[in-house]
Amino acid sequence: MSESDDYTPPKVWVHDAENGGKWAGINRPDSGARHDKELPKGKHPLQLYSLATPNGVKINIMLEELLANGHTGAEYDAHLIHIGNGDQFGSGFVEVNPNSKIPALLDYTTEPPTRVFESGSILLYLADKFGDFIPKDHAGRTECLNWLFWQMGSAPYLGGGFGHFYHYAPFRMEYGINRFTMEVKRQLDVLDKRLANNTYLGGEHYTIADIAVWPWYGTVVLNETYEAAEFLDTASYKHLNRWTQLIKERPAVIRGRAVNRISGPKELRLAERHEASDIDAVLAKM
Ligand SMILES: N[C@@H](CCC(=O)N[C@@H](CS)C(=O)NCC(=O)O)C(=O)O
Repeated sequence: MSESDDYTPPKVWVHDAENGGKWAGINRPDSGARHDKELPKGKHPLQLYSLATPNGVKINIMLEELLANGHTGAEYDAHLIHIGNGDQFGSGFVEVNPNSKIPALLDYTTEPPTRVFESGSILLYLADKFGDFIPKDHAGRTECLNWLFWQMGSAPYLGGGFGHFYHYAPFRMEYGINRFTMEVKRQLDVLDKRLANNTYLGGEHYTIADIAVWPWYGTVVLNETYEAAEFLDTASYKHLNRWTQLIKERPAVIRGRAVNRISGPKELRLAERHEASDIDAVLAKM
């Protein structure tokens, strides 16, 4: 692998399994199952297969918000998919998400069960199913979905672009870091300007738009993702900071963030959630 600027692409690209990046061990240029493994199934109507990454926790937060609002049908089992160990390539998981990425959901209240993948699709599915965290009027719903889809299109520049070159790449490449830092700062400014005149992204109500965006951009502001808050000067985005703190303190956000966690202090890890009391036990130690 070349670390300098004298790389000439070959005529046909060949996979370099030894490229040394953090995810080199699991990334391959093909899709589909790599081993046979059935997914576990718990007793609740909703079965979630996930990990507490920014994409994963969106769904844990949404389910906890629904439960907090009295939607008992949102009871769920959250099973751990350890992406570092390649669980996302098990045959059962691939049947639920052919894209092999967490989060993925199975809804057993339908016959046959409904599979839902892509975190934005899961948030929208749950919001529609329970009629909550999405405005009912068409204009309000549209603005909420504008920001939900904004997140789906923007976060790959933050994660796959900035996060990769700044945090995960085997060497620090100025071109890649500059390219994606510029874009991420532009995105932070978009959010800051929107939040200058609106309490939440969709307007005056907390919705799935906030639930989708916060785990990425909020945790960057909190310096919890990529340890880049100083580098990105996130403190200068005043309104984004206000919104970040507001959402961080929601009880359902605190609960949801505890689920499918396998990093951080040992006593605060909760690899799987099958009962509300599983989370209570972890939060009692905080
Ligand atoms: N657009 C997808 C992205 C999901 C995604 O990238 N998930 C990552 C973890 S945050 C993953 O499962 N990576 C495993 C892999 O790439 O093999 C979504 O929002 O659901």
